[in-house]
Amino acid sequence: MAQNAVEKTPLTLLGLGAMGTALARAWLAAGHQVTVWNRTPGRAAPLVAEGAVLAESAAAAVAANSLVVLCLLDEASVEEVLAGTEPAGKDLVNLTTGTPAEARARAAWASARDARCLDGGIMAVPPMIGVPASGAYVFYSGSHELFTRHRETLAVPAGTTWTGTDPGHAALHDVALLSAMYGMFAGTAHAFALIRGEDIDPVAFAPLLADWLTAMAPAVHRTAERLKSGDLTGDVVSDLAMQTAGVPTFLGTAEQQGVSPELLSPYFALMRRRLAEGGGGEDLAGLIDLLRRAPGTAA
Ligand code: FVH
Repeated sequence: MAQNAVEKTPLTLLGLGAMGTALARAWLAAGHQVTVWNRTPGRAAPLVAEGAVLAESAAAAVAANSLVVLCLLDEASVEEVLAGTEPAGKDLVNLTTGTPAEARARAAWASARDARCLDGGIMAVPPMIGVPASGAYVFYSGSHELFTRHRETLAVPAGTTWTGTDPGHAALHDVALLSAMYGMFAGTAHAFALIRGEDIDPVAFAPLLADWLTAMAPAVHRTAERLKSGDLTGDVVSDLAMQTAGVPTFLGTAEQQGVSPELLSPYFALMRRRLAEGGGGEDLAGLIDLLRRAPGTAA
């Protein structure tokens, strides 16, 4: 090693799917020694050719290093993989997508076994990993000591965003952002369905749609300010009464184009409900609390 060179933290990575492979590659490229394990060992071959060490079992992989990263399909696979391992004294970083409750339970599980645990929610797709300009980052929550100790290593594949010591908060941020993304995908699907069958080039239509969504995105800041202040009616630009009056136009257009309104109808139902409650002078922030139920009762 060159004089003054800082030794990179060696780590273990459990799970070599599309995301796990991208993570392993980024750490290898940055000079980390990476021990890998995957249920289907053949998936490790390209990484071994790039310098990774393949462990013969999950238990051997966990034993190999203090820092153990998991990137598996879901919590059930994490449960299965960790079952035969010895986590005592380990720093576990779980980048598997899961619910806040699963993250909290996993943190309690680790703590009961003398291990530390950090939960992570990846805000990226595999090609963005290890590409600093891509905007990829990971939400982290749980042990702040662990986060601080390994921050430099964790920052190699993607940026790091701390969300607090409640182990469930990384998952909650992750799922909240992804839920908004699915809302956008749903609206996009409806828009393309409307123009399909007409002499409109979807490729020419796409930039119009993307630019419109971009122009509307700052509305999230106004919504947040209203939720914080409780003021739902001050400086409203497009009030609920006006927007609800437009609902028949949206439903009529869908019908004329032979498109099911099933993606939009639930939102229109909320708008009509809030209007009936007297919220006509508000903007759409007034719909948010209509969605809230006692935890655990949502379908
Ligand atoms: N890929 C993406 O776009 C998203 C981006 C945001 C974050 N997600 C989450 O990352 C986790 C891993 O996702 P992935 O893309 O690597 O997923 P797959 O390519 O499907 O690989 C799944 C790995 O999990 C292993 N696995 C599944 N079940 C088990 C099990 N019962 N026991 C042991 N391992 C299991 C699987 O092994 P194998 O099929 O190769 O043997 C893969 O290594 C995920 O939470 C995303 O939500 C990705």
